[in-house]
Amino acid sequence: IIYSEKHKLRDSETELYGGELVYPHERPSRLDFILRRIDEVGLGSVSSPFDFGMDPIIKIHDGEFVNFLKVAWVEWQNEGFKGEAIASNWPAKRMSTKRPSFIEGKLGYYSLASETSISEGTWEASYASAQVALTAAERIGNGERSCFALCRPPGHHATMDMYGGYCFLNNAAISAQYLRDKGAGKVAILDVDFHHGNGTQDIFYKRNDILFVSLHGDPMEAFPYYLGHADETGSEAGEGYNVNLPMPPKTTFSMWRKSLQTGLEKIVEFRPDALIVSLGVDTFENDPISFFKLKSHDFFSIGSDISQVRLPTLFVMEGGYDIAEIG
Ligand code: 6XA
Ligand code: ZN
Repeated sequence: IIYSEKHKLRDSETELYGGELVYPHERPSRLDFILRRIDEVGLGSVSSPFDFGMDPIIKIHDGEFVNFLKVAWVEWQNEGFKGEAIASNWPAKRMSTKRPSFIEGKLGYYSLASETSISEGTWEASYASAQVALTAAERIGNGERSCFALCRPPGHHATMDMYGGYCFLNNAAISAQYLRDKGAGKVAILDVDFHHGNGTQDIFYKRNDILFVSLHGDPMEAFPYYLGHADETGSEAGEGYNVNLPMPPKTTFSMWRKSLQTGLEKIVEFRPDALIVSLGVDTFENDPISFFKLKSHDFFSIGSDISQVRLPTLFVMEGGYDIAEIG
């Protein structure tokens, strides 16, 4: 288990939710509850991350995007705005793709949703979160059977050059590329978060060395809405290496588990050297922002099913917002 206290630096005050600015669902106490449970059940020892620097991050993300994340909060504050930095306008259909110079324009240029505000410490926490994932990936590369990267903020919505959905850097994608560079020929990513991992899909869409499989709420009815349909199967060399398994509201574990079996069969067929699980637990029945009906004990079955593929497995924490039950 890899964990950094620096996640606490990401503690924004505002999320745009239901037309109100509320205290974000994605908050520091999520990891406090997970750590407490890890301790209670004696899951394993908890270690601090190493610093792998910027190189593995800019193998996945655009350099200008990363520079924007570093300075956005300061630029926003320098304009004298009172609240946190939150996008309110986008390059929408048939508009220009030129990058504006003013911070308000850049927020929309580099984001895919407006719920996520940029606040003090957001960059520092995001950087540390990526280092947590990289440290866990390094363990897997060195022969560990499994490792849990307690990442916060999460990552699977972040694309090469966009943040949103509480995500800034794509921790799973950064780890996958790191494992490839360390010698893994093929890596599979299984995304079990309630939400479609649009960022991870987009990053690897044209590649056949990284298989992406996602189980999620149907984007016709759930965030991120504009990606995650079953007919998105990859393009160019990546054709056939993207698998989306969207499911409707009120999906129970018996239905969800059939999709997991389908996804795991694809992974076995692909014969990867390692597996990365984007571990969101917002599929839980009482999750405040999601609509699946998984029960607490079902998550043991998920672990058991995943272990059947007998692959070195890196778990990367993503979503899950029933804070009291998240452990
Ligand atoms: C905001 C919905 C963000 C979902 C974040 C999440 N409108 N992603 O849990 O996995
Ligand atoms: Zn989620």
